[in-house]
Amino acid sequence: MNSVSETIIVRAACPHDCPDTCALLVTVKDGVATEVKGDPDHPTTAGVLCTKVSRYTDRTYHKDRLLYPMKRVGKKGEGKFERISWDEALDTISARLKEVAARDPQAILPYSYAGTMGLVQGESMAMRFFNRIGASQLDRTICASAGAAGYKYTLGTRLGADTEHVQDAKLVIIWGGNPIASNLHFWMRVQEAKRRGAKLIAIDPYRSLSADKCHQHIALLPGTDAALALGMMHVLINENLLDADYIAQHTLGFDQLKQRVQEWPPQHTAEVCGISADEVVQLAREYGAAAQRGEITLIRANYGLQRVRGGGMAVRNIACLPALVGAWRHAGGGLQLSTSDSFPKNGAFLQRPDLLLQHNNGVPTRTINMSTIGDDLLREASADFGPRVEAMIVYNSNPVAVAPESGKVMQGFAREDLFTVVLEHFQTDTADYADILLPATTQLEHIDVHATYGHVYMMANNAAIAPLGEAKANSEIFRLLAARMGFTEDCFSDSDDAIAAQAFDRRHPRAADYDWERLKEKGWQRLNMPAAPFAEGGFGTPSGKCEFYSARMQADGLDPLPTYIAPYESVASNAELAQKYPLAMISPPARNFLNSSFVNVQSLRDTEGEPHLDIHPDDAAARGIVSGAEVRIFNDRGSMLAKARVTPKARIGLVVGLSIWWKKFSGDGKNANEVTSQRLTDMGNAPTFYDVLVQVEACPSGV
Ligand SMILES: Nc1nc2c(c(=O)[nH]1)N[C@H]1C(S)=C(S)[C@@H](COP(=O)(O)OP(=O)(O)OC[C@H]3O[C@@H](n4cnc5c(=O)[nH]c(N)nc54)[C@H](O)[C@@H]3O)O[C@H]1N2
Ligand SMILES: Nc1nc2c(c(=O)[nH]1)N[C@H]1C(S)=C(S)[C@@H](COP(=O)(O)OP(=O)(O)OC[C@H]3O[C@@H](n4cnc5c(=O)[nH]c(N)nc54)[C@H](O)[C@@H]3O)O[C@H]1N2
Ligand SMILES: [Mo]
Repeated sequence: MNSVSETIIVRAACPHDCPDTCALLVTVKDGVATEVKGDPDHPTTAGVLCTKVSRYTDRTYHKDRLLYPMKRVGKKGEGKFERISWDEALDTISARLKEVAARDPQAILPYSYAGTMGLVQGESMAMRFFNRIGASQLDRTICASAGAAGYKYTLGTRLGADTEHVQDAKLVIIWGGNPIASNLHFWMRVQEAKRRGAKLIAIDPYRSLSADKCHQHIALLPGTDAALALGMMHVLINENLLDADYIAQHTLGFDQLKQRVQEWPPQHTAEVCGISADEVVQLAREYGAAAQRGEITLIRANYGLQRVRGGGMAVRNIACLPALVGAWRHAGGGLQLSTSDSFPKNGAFLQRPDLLLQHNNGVPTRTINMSTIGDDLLREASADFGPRVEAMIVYNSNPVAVAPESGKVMQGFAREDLFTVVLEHFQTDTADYADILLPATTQLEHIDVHATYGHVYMMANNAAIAPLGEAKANSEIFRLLAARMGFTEDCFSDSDDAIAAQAFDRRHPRAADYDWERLKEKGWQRLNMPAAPFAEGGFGTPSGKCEFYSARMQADGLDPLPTYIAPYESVASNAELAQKYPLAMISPPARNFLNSSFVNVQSLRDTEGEPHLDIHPDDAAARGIVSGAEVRIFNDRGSMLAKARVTPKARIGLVVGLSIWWKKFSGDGKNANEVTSQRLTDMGNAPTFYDVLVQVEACPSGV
């Protein structure tokens, strides 16, 4: 026996849904992970982690970790469970799935998102499994699909400015993002740019942590970003602050755009956006003039501006700006929304979509939008919809907390005739509704390989420790279920290493030298990517140009030119509703949570305190609300309670409830999604979390 204690450092990757995907160094002493640090050598991580992930061991060794399979013994939603064996769990699930599949496999629905972004534990073995069954497909729209659609119509692919050059920019516009909370390693480089003399401008209805640290903050009304971009283009074009050469060579439809933007003079733009005409003009002039001086200008467009009815169009309009001024010519210049299309993932191998097409003579099964799960769980069978959803397998997601219009989502999950399986680390709000609850491993306990959406490195995650209790990796759970279902295809016996080894397509020049064994040793490897992806044009659109005019949009029934689509719910667009519910409500991420992950880590929850509502002093005074008072936020869909914080950080007419709380950790068992709606965006079928009108009232004491 070796009595000498052993300490090793294991290379890992942060699995969370965040653009930064950090390279981690995990210290393991005698089989126990004791510390997680950022890799100082990885260029974007630069040795720094956010507070949440620097406490990753608190989460992994949390006293509430699920360690054994369990079955429900109480009512749905009550959260009472009893330990069972893996055999019993897998037998119960496979028997039920076989029974449902024999009637119609489309009555089975997987529900998953980005609890882990790993290509192995995310959507590989699980997708193979559901494709082989012929289950309903899930349209994974809950986060990014509106902006992705707008971006792709305009620029073709989601490539963008390289994070590693951001410090060289002279003007950085942070548009609908709060990078201090949600994109820390980008913010670190923005700080360096600031030290080197860059000007920072935030465009955000709320004075977020990041907006507060910028030189200028333009607090427009939510959902009006598309109008602001049109107003900027009006000034850029009419004042000729343009890169004529770039426009001539690399864009399509300039003349039509020029005509269109005449509808958006600064005064009109300012009225729609709820800001001053001067703010519109100055913003455009600074942007255009900096580019004319040959300086690097960068727009970091983020998710905040996409979660409204016109979210796709907003991103499209913003995506036109860099081409007008030639910002793409420079490394670090142009626009960054997401870098996700940089990665040549081997989708056909990872997910085996061919298995799905074996059903119905090659016709794909029906698709259910994850953002309307509330309504869809409550729908009866019909010719239009197909079969009622009878079985749901949830992994990497917490829909009862994160999906819009929670009241409906909970009603759906509470259906007695719905069979629900949840794979989780913890007993989340969703897990409370499970019939069978399965313990999943965390990132420290399994292998994975990662693509990212904020930089261009392929990332390896080695297992640092053995699985806790009887926890199993998602991949292993679906492997075991596949065997129980009698699936004999070879792909169901691929090991995690075998999957990771082929996760990227080596036939693609960007990943030509991808080697899993080497990546595991090194931890990270940059794709073969130029730093300025569109310096010479080469857009992924049908014309190969930045399409100011998009024939594809016209074919899809959309305006082919940039336009403005007003929110569903705003004072200007819905006066009748605004009579009852006059305040716009947004619920962007809290710094110490990651969507609903980490809400159950005590130290992080203590930092956030309790559910708050930021409200402007004038709106508060009109309602007799003082800081610290308990308030009720409500509309026709539902209500929630929160502690008021009276602050001008929320512009007049706006209230802000940082999210996403677990319902069971808030006073009234509710969170912001009680009041959000299931209406979808103009493109991409995404949710409209920030397109919400509410009323707020002070609670009588004692409520
Ligand atoms: N700490 C932390 N980091 C995270 C997350 C988290 O929950 N916590 N979540 C991760 C995920 S999944 C995502 S998608 C990203 C999201 O992070 P971001 O891309 O930063 O997007 P949001 O947090 O949705 O909103 C950011 C800002 O947009 C503003 N905003 C709201 N509505 C509008 C609007 O109509 N127009 C404009 N211009 N601004 C608006 C909000 O006030 C907020 O300050 O962050 C990731 N990183
Ligand atoms: N009101 C409001 N609602 C929102 C948003 C908002 O800004 N406001 N943001 C939206 C956005 S941008 C997003 S992306 C969604 C996010 O929604 P989700 O993707 O559902 O994100 P989380 O809430 O973090 O839930 C992920 C769950 O996966 C689990 N998990 C992590 N790793 C593993 C694993 O390896 N195996 C298994 N089985 N489970 C694992 C975690 O424990 C966690 O409970 O929420 C959306 N909802
Ligand atoms: Mo997201």
